[in-house]
Amino acid sequence: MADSFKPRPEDKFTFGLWTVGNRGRDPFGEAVRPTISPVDIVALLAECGAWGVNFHDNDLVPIDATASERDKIVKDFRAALKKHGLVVPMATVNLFYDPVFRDGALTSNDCRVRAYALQKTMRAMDLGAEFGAKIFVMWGGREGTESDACRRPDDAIKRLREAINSLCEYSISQKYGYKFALEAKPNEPRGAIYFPTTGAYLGFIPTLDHPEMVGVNPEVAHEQMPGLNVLHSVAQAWEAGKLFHIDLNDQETGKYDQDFRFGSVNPKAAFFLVKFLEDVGYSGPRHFDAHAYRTEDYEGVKDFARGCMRTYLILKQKAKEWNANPEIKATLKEIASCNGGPKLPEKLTSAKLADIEFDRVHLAQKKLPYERLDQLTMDVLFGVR
Ligand code: GLT
Ligand code: MN
Ligand code: MN
Repeated sequence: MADSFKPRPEDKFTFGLWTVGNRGRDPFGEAVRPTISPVDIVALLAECGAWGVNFHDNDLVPIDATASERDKIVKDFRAALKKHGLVVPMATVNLFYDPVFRDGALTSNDCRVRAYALQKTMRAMDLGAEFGAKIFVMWGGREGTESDACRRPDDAIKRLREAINSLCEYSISQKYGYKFALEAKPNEPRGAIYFPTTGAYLGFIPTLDHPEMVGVNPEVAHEQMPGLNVLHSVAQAWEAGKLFHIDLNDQETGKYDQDFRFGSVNPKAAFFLVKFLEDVGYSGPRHFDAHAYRTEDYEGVKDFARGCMRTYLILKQKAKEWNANPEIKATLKEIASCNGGPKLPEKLTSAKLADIEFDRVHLAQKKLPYERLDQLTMDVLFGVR
């Protein structure tokens, strides 16, 4: 029997070089896995069934590489992509690793650091464009503070606005056709990061010179770290036409940045997220921004990558079952009904509304069988229905 949970190109599953290439280093311990080259990562991802691969500038080209080293790396990577049939839908820039960015990059107090960060981002855009990337993710990991004595936060906001405006101009002038996807995170590596939530970025985007070029890249774990409901953030982005990309992984609330395999901690939340993406017809990449447990070797990294995609596809199948389940359908119909009570006019103007008499006590008696609905959901997820 064919495996219906086998990833296919149309599933648009992608991984960053930094995800499967993660060597398991943490604040308390050294790397546990050897370095794996970008070319070998492409082979590994192809073996696991991924559609695409994304990178930060320095995941591919080391920060101190010479022009000829860069050319060779680009050539070898291009050949690997061709050989294995992988695409590069998204690129990004590393503005957090090097000590020069220890107090921020595009929001730094030092105008030279800000200019360098801008130049580095433009070069990262050049690199991504060479591989056909059309989405450019921006995660401001160091754009924040431990002490707010260091700058006024509204200055940081103004600096970021100016930077994104010039990056949009750069994309237009180079005809790159990029869409920028801003990625929020509340903290880590900084004590507090500016724009801590997807909603914060959604409020910022309309203040830009080219708001149509800029959207968001919500990450499951980044919304779950402070205990937010990631589906609600994703839905707000979608409804605003701003869901340009998505980072799928998992995370326990209140803990360090875990970047666990998709669906491994909160399968029910993952289910409703997958159901939403499939129901609304989100057509962008499904990017897994996670990494394998530190206990794994590279065979285990493959298990991790396969697990992310398999869980997505299982949840997609469960979403179909949920949508088709007659009891669930009937319950949804029941909770959406407006039977009894005053007959409302087609168009509810304020003049008409003023004259309607509502029976508040009757309205409050309507059955809301959410216990049953949630248990039906659990039954579908557990595979007993
Ligand atoms: C980093 C971070 C991620 C971002 C990546 C893009 S890098 O691993 O934890 O959430 O998406 O810069
Ligand atoms: Mn993360
Ligand atoms: Mn991410």
